[in-house]
Amino acid sequence: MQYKVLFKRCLLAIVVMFVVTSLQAQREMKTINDNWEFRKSIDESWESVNLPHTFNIDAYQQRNYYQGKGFYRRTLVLPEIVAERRYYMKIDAASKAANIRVNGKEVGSHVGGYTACIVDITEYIRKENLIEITVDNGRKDITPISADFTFWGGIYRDVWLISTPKQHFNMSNMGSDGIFISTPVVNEKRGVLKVKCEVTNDSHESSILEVRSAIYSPQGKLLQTIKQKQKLKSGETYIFENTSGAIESPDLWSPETPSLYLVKTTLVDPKSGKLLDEKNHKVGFRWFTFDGSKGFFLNGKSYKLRGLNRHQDQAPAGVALDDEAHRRDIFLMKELGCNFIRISHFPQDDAILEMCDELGLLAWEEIPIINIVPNTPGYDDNCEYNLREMIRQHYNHSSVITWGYMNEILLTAPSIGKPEWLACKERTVNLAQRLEAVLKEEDPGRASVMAFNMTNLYNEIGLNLVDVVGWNLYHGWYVDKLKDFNAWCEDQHRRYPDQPMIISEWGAGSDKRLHSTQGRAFDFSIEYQQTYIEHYLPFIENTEWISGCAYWNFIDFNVAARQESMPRVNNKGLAYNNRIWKDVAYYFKAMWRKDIPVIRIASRDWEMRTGEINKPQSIKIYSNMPEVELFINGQSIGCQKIANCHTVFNVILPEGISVLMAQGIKNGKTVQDAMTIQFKSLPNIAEGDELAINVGSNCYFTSDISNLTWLPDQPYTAGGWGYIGGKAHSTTSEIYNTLDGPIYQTWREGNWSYKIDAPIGEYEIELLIADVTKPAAQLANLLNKNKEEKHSGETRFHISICGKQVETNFSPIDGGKHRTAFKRRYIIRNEHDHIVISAGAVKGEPFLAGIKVRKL
Ligand code: GCB
Ligand code: CA
Repeated sequence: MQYKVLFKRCLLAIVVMFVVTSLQAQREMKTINDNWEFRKSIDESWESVNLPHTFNIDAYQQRNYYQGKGFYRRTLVLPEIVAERRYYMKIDAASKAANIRVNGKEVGSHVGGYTACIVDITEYIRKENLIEITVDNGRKDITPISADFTFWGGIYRDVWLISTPKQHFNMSNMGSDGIFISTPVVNEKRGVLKVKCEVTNDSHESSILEVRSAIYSPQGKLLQTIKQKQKLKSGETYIFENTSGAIESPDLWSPETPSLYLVKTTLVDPKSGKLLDEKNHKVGFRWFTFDGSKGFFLNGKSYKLRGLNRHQDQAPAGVALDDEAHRRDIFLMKELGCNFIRISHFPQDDAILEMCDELGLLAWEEIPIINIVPNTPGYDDNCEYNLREMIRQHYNHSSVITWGYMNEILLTAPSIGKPEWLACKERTVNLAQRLEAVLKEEDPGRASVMAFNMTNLYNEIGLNLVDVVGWNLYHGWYVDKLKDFNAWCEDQHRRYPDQPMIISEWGAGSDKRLHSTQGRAFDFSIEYQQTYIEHYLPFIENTEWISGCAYWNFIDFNVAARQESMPRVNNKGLAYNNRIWKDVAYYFKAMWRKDIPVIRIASRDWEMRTGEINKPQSIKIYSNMPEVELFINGQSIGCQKIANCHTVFNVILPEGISVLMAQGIKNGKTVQDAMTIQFKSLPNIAEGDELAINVGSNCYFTSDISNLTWLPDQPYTAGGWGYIGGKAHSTTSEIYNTLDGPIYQTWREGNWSYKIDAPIGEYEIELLIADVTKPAAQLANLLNKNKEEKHSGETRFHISICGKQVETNFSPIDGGKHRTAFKRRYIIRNEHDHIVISAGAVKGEPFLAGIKVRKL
C-alpha cells in the first residue's frame, strides 16, 4: 500500500531521530521541517518539499492563484518514546487553517494563517509515525478575506517537535509559551518585573512544584531570583505569579539603548532539585504614552515614530522564508534610521519581534481584518481568537507598543447600497467594540490602534474607540494633490485634538523602467515617488501632534490581483522585492540618521540615460550635510546647499560612461559617494539608430529585456518628431502577452498624427497598440483612480504610413483579445524627408501607444 511503501522508503532513507538523552532531560525542541511531501489533491502525485513551504508560487504568474486545500505528510521516527514525557508539535504558521493528524487520528486543528498553534501528540505517537497536515487558504470565515496582498497558502513557517517532562509550562494556551512577563512598576528610579507562569501537572499524582525566575542585568549579572512553591493536583494547570523586588535605576530600553534583561524561568521539583522545564525571555524596561497634541513619548522623552510597514514575501520564495531573511529586514530598517515598524497586516515570524527587541524598533502588530466585515458565520469568533493568539504569543516582546485589529475596514462598505451598508456598519462597530474589550482584557499595558482610510466616517460611527488612530493617507496618489495631505491632517487635528494620530500608511508606486522630468501620480516614475515622499516626510517630522509614521511599504510586495505597471506587484516599496534599496530610501536615511553623515547620488535607479547632448541632466543628491560638491569624471561641477535633505545638480553629461562623485564634509571628515552613469545621445535615425516613442506618456521607458529606451512623447517641431493633435490617456489595466506593459498603458487618442523628419529611404516602422476599451476590474484600493476611459464599444480605424494605407478598417482586437499587446512592423519607403503616421476613424476614436522607427 502506498502508505507502507512511503514508510519503508523513509525508514531506509532517513531515520529521523529524536534523541532523548535521559529521563532527567528537560524540554527538548527541534525543527521537523525536512522530508515532507506535498500535493494539492489526491489526483496529484506527492512532491518532496521542505518547510517553510508555500504552494502559491503561482501568485507570481496569475491573478487567480490557487486558493484551496494543500496536503502535507511526512514520517516521523522516534527511536525512543519515554512514557514519562509529553510530546507536542508546534506549527509556527499554516495558512489559513490547519488540520493535523497523527497515525490517521485527528490531533488538532487551527484557524488563522499568521499565528502559531501547538498540538499535544503524546497519546497518538509510537515509534514510527505518519504526520499529516491539511491546510486551506480558501476559507472565507477566517481573516483576511479581502485585501491588497496574496493570501499565501502552505506551512510557511517552522514546525517544531517539542518534548517536556510531564510537569511543564502550559503548552495549551493558544500557541504561547505559558509565561507572561510585565513591568508593573517602571520609571527611571526603579523597575519591577512580574512573571505570570502557567504550569501544568500531567503526572498521575499531585506534586509540589516550584517556579523560579532568575533575573540578569543586560551585562549578565544575576540580580534576583524570585520563586514560589505550589502543590498541583494531577491534571491541573496553575498560574504562578511572581513579582520581583525593585531593580534600582534600571537600564531603560529605547531605540538608542535596547537594553534587555534576561529572565530565566525554571520549573523545579523542590524535593529532588530536579529541573523540569526552562524558558528564557529577554525583557526591556520602558514605558510610553501617546498624546493628542504632543505626540509619542518613550520613557518620558518625546520621539517621532519613524517607521515602515513590512510585508513578508520575497521572490521567488513567496512567504516561505527562513528566519535569517526576516532578521535581515529588521537590520535594514535599523540601518535606515527607523525606530518603528508596522508589522502589516498580520502577525509575523517571531524572528521579526526578536530583532525588534534586540535592535530597538518599536512595533505595531495587527491581525488582518481588512476592507470589510463579512456576514459569515464564525468569522467574528475567529477574529477574536486570532487577536488573543497574537497578543499571547508576542506578549513578552518589549518592542510591541500597539496592537491593531482593523485596517481600512470601511474601504468598500459605504458604496454597497444602503440597507446592506447599515447592516455592515452595525457588524463592524460591534466587532470593533468586542475586539477592543478583548484587547484590553488581554493586555491593558499596550495601546489599541486601527488604521483608517481617507474618510471621516470612522470617527462618525465611533470606530475611534481605539487609543491611537492610524491614518492611511494617499493624497497626491490615489486622490487629490500632495498639499491635501497636510490639510487632511490639520483638519483632523482641529476636530479631534485629543486623539493621538499616526500616519500609518502613505506611499507612491515606482517602477525602475519609468523616468520622468515631470513626474506625476500614477505614472510610476521613480521621480514622482521621490517628489511624493519629499513632500510628506518633512510635514510629518515637523508636526508635533503627529506621533509618527509608517511608510507604505518597506518593499515592493506581491499582490496577485494588482495590475498597474508591474502586474502582481504593489511597487510602493522603498526597496525592491529583493531588498535592494531604491534611491529614495537614502532620503529617509538622510532625514532619520542624524548620527552619521549620509550622502548618496540618487541615480542608481536611472543609470542608463538617453537625452539631448549638451542639454543638462538632473542629478539628485540625498544628504544630511549642509552642502555637497559634485564631480564628473574628476572635474568639480561646484558646491550646492542641501535643503530638505537633497539638492539637484543640472549637469551636462558627455556621451558614454561617466564617473560621478559627490562629496561633503561632516565634523571635519570628508564623506563621498560614487557611481557611474551611462549617457546616450538621442537616436539619430539617419545613422541607423532606433527611435522608440512612448506615445501618450511623459515617461522614458527602458525595457529590461532589450534595454532600448522609449522616449517621452512630445509635440512635433520642425527637424524633429512628435505628435500633431490627439489626447494622451492611460490605464492601470494589465496588458497581456508582453513584458513591456507600460508602453501600452499610455496612448494617444482622437485625431492624431505623428510626423518624424528623416531622410529619404527605406524604413522599418513598428506600431504598438493595446485595446483597453474593456478595462479589467481593479482592486478596491485603487479608489477608482484612473477609472478606465469609457469607450463607446468597438473602435475601428485605418492606419496610413507615408501616405500608404497599411491597415484598413482595423481593430487591435481583431483575432485577439482586449488588453493584449499588439505589435506590427511595416516596411515603408519614405520619399519626402519625413515619415507621417496617421489614422482615419471608422468607428470610435483611433489610438496608438508606441512607435519604433529604424532606417534600413
Ligand atoms: C492601503 C492598504 C494596503 C494597500 C495600500 C495600497 O491603504 O492598507 O494594504 O496595499 O493601501 O498600496 O493601496
Ligand atoms: Ca505609450
